[in-house]
Amino acid sequence: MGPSGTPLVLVQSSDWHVGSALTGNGLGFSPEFRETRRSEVDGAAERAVQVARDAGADLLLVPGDLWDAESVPPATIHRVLEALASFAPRPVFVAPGNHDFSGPGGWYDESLLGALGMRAWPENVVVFRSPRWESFPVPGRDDATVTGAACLSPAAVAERPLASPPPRPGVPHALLLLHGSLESYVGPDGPDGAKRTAPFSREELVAAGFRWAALGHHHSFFPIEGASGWPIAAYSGAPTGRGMDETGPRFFLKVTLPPDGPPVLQPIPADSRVIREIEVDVSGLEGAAIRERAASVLDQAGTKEADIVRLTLTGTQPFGARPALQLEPLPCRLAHLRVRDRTTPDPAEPDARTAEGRFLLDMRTRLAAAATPGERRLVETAIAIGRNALAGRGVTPPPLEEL
Ligand SMILES: [Mn+2]
Repeated sequence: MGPSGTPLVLVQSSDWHVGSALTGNGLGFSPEFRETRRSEVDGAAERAVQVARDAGADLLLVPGDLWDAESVPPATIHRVLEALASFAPRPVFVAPGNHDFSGPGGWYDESLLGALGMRAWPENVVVFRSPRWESFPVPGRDDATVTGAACLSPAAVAERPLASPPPRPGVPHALLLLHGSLESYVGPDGPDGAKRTAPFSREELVAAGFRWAALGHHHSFFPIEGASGWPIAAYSGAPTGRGMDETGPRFFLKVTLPPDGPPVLQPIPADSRVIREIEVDVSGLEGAAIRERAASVLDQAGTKEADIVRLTLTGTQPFGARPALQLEPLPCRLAHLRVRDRTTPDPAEPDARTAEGRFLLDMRTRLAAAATPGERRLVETAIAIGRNALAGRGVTPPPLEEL
């Protein structure tokens, strides 16, 4: 642990969502792979502590959503507590979010852990259990403090947490933990709808005047520049991809704060797998050519054996073709491949003298009237099902989550 006057090194990570069910994530995991991936999600605390130790970090900051829901099993919580304890004597600071909200009867409640015969929260972990701002010193550093507050419920908060910001302690490295929605955050889990909570603007963050703010709630790595052009805050993002809104590389964030001068950010790979969304146009292809094209596109995308891929077939195919069947077995080694057939039938002029022709003419009108991509998708699915039914073929509706 460095004395005052030496750079302060921190590692931050949030949104572990341990205990996630990993069902209905658009990936269709097999039960066996789901178990593997659940264990990897649940190991986020262990990996974060290992990275913090390797980085020589003075402290680990965790701004919320450690677990996915109150219903997470005790063994999963135990695993997190043991991991955080293993960072001792160095400190961990935790600000509960909207998924792992603090309060009586929750996993932050020492009396609940005691009643269940579970170990207590480790002594090296400081949990912000109050909804009001509090500041604590960083053990071993007289030049650093951490300020934070807890979410007490899963409900979205409309109140702006930085409308009247917490007082900034008079130390060089005044750190802030904040679980909420930066309004200028850009990512697949944007700060609107149900995902928007405890909103704040970049201007409010700048005005609060902290040396560094570790942000939680949104799931992509997203650094924020202050007025001076220096980075002043970041979301590290979720460290373990769980679904199609968590594609691409995942990071823990190492931040070095020199006595003076700009913070130095170093994202550190956090996940052994990458979730990838890949499209392949199979227009005009049949048989082995479909397989070869898919293998080549997967290869060009830099896909690794450990990865999780959703491959969407697009373009036009003859009516009744089943191009996805060409990808069984897999054209290359992957931890998990989900294939979606989004090809559309070759356009042919409907014949109004036939039932199929009249059906297609009617659906064509509906397709033209579709106002959103979702409506369009629904009509396209209806066309595929209707044509198959009229042709006496088997009808397999797509999973609901794809509509
Ligand atoms: Mn959250």
